[in-house]
Amino acid sequence: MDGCGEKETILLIDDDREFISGLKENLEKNGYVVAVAVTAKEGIEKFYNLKPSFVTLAISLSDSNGLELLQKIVTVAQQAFTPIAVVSNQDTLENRILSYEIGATDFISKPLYFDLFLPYLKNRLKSKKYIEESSTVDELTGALNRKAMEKILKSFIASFHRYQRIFTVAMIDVDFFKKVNDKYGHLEGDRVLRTLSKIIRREKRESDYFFRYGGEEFLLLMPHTTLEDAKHLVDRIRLAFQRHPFTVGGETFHVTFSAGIASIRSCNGKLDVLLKQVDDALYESKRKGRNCITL
Ligand code: GH3
Ligand code: MG
Ligand code: MG
Ligand code: MG
Repeated sequence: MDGCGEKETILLIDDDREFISGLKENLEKNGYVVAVAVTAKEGIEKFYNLKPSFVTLAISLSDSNGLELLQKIVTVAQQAFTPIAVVSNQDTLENRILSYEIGATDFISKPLYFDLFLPYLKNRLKSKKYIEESSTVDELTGALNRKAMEKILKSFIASFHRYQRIFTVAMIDVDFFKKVNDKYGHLEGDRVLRTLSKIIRREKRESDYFFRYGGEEFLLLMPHTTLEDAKHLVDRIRLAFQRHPFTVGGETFHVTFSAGIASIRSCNGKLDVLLKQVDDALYESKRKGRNCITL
């Protein structure tokens, strides 16, 4: 998963309750966290909320066809390198072809033999982990990921100490993002994050680095930039984002962010102090009422 000793979540989407309860029990005995969904609606919700590491999907679900569900989650699953195995008792050549064409990783015919399934699952999870570990880009937003951020920040700290090269960082956090998810759904929430990322990439200078710090938090690293210049840039991003109309089912809404800015100069070249300062500044923006920037 993320190497922090966290357990991996396996999502089972199937309306055969007997099948999923048996599989769930076996997986839990082997240390996995298991979520189950018996309808497509529930399956989509759990997929976006839980971000599972592996998904099994039946073709016939009580409220829809599993392959239609597959179509709805496949892009996000592929971006996150999450394997989706269709597990079905309708093992026809046609269903296999269709499943693979839509983007299933595997097609497993029922009955599912757990002794066979377990080593297969482990291999799939291992591959996912290797790909994640070698990646420096956040799949959803295209921003550099946190691992890349740590490396690049360290090299900037080093060059500050050696050559007094200054830089400024901005921490950007979407306002009331939980409400966006709650009201419009996670898919729309994801779209908001992608749009913000696009705006930041468009407005930032070529030499600036842009990272996804965490869920709805981004960090912008601006080399050779004073606090005032950084504020101008982040304010331009803030206005462009605030103006962007999001539309869901005929309804339009707007989203804002708050930001904090801090310069390496005022931190004696200490990374932890810099991150603390920028976080405190962000907190101050939230406290002042959001949609603003604090230096
Ligand atoms: P505040 O203005 O104080 O920042 O409020 P907030 O609701 O933005 O802050 P909070 O930290 O309470 O909620 C952040 C939410 O972001 C919770 C989490 O479910 C959601 N989130 C994190 N990562 C993702 C993601 O990749 N996609 C979507 N759609 N939501 C995400
Ligand atoms: Mg946050
Ligand atoms: Mg928060
Ligand atoms: Mg937030």
